[in-house]
Amino acid sequence: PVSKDKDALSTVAPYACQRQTPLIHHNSKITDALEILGKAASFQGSEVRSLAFARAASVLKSLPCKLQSIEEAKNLVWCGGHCQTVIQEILEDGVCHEVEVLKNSEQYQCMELLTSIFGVGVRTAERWYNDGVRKLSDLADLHIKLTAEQKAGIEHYTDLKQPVTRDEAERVESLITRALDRFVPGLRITMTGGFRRGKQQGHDVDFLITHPDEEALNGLLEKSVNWMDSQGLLLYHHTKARSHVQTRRRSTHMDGHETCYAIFALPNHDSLKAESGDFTSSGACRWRAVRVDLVVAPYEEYPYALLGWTGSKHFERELRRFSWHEKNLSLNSHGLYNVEKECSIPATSEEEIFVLLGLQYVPPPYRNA
Ligand code: DGT
Ligand code: MG
Repeated sequence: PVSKDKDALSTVAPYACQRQTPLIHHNSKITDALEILGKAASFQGSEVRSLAFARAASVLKSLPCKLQSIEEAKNLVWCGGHCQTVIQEILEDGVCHEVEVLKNSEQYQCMELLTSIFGVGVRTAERWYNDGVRKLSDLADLHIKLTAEQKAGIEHYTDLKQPVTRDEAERVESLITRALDRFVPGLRITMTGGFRRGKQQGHDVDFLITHPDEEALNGLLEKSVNWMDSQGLLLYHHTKARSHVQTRRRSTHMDGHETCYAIFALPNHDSLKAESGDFTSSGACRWRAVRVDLVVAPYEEYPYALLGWTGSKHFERELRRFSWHEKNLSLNSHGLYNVEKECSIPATSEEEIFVLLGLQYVPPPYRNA
């Protein structure tokens, strides 16, 4: 098996969508370190460096065995000099000095804290940091102007910081299924994101909603969200209307599905059992705040939306990069577009999309790139 493993190291496919990446892998100590370096690079505004670390980490996640020596790492695709230094230090000393220094730096810790607030991206966090914000209470003390989303994120910070368990995700699923069913029966509601990839916990719960009759989807999100709000199930919600996406352009990030970004007041087990129906009284531990994304996709776009919202983020990025550079096709959550022939290519399943791209099918549990 040793020589087989060695072979595997030198033949790792260059795109993450050409590989199987399980959730639990053999090199997490190294990938954790590389991901911290990637995060720090993105905090410093260097997306290129951030992406380089993400690529290297993703390669290591796909390996069938634990790296034993730096020699093995030298054969790996995307593992340049900087990554090799990190790998060598971890293999020899168990830690990487650069990563330890970063983790303990005030700026890194502060950016990590601020970007973990719902509605706060790297740019905002950096601005606040430069304005002198070091802890959450500084935001009020320094009279920092907040959006409604950020206010909700700070108000429920402690709850939202606590990972959502699979059990909680399933309880959210039954709540929204009940709510949506009131308005349109026969919807297809799929839990996407990390939970579809087999994660046991997540930072939010993502759902994709569709129906064979496109008319049935009109106004559905608004009606059901308003109803859930009236039942005291929502602490915050903001709906982004459907926007027209130009599939012919290489639009990698801008997807235009109607989406509701919400914070749910998820009733705890006991209050569900009590069936009081009144979740509005926030008595001690009657509910806890959970971030939920609801995405509505027209039926013909559903396979593309499912593929696009299952992740991981790096897997998605790589799928799009592969499509564009290797197949001259533009892929997003709405469809696949043949740029030369100026036409979109329909698909009825995720499996079919992989076939169209000339890729071997990667099931969701192996998309943890
Ligand atoms: P986590 O942190 O446990 O929730 O992990 P994930 O993998 O569920 O990450 P999340 O919830 O941020 O996003 C789920 C997937 O959906 C992600 O892999 C890529 C995709 N996604 C996230 N935001 C957008 C978006 O604005 N547009 C599109 N098309 N996809 C998105
Ligand atoms: Mg998620």
